[in-house]
Amino acid sequence: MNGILTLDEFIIQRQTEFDYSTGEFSRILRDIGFAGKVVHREVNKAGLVEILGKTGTTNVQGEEVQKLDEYANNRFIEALRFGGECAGVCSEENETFIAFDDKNSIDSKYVIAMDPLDGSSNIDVNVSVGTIFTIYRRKSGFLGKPCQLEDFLQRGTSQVAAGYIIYGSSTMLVYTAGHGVNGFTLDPSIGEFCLSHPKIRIPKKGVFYSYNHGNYTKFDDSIRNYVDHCFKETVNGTSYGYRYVGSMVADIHRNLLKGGIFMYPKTSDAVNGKLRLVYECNPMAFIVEQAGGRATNGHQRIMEIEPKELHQRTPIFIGSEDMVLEVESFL
Ligand code: P6P
Repeated sequence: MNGILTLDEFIIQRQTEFDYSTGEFSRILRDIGFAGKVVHREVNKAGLVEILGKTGTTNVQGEEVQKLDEYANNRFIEALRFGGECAGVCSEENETFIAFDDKNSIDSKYVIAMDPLDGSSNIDVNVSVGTIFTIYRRKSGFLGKPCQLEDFLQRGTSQVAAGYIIYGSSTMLVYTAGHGVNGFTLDPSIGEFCLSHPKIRIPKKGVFYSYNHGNYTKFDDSIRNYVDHCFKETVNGTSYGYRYVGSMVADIHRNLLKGGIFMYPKTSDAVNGKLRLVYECNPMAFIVEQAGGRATNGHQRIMEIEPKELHQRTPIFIGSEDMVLEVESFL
């Protein structure tokens, strides 16, 4: 086809990169891509159908569940369950993991952790939102046994693949399988994700610094000193630029392409930060590190933190290597 490489074709071409690849992994990415197209369709017409607003329920995080949160969660879980290529899913929207114990899925060797629609409080005001996902190989024994909690509580260094879908001015799927980062833009006219950003590399240094300034008074002095430094200083003669979308996927995607740092430090009322280790910070850390960047909690690589609970939170400093090293020097 005239130079267009679709996600499916790309995955098949790269399938040889995986040891003992039997196609299961490729089919999981296909299932995720399919669900992403379905969610794209609803996100892009959310204002026209009765799918905006809140469900009136709260999730395990104590956050109000948006109707589109629930919709996205159901689509991804359905696609993965019926795809029959993974043994279970952990989602931000569900208190515990979901084991797929049907005969097609129960012996699958992969599990998925995901935030089906991150930043969903922005939906009603038409700001970019995203899906974040990560794929692990099961640790628990197979042979007719459902996946276990331990399959989801693996360190980020054990991730097989990770990616996000950003529903913005265009819908893009960006993922890594440990061999670099590639971005695919959805062409709605053919319903395919097409390779648009091959071999993404994050600039070693950028000017964008991204955090919620509303937390300024709740930060430790060291973070305030860093923020004050960015406000006053320049990078090679260019002033730092403050940017904050309030949607992790959008803030990190911008920095991935242009350079910059995103941080959600601990605060006086969120001593472990806000963002979740398993299905937000680890996948984004894998992607950013694979693109040449850095991701830590200020003292330790995000991907080396030992998860203890599915929904545990961690402070995160992620983006251009030199900028993360710079903020670490203030801590
Ligand atoms: P705050 C969205 O709710 C989210 O989980 C991330 O996407 C985003 O980076 C962060 O929370 C925003 O949090 O406290 O700045 O509104």
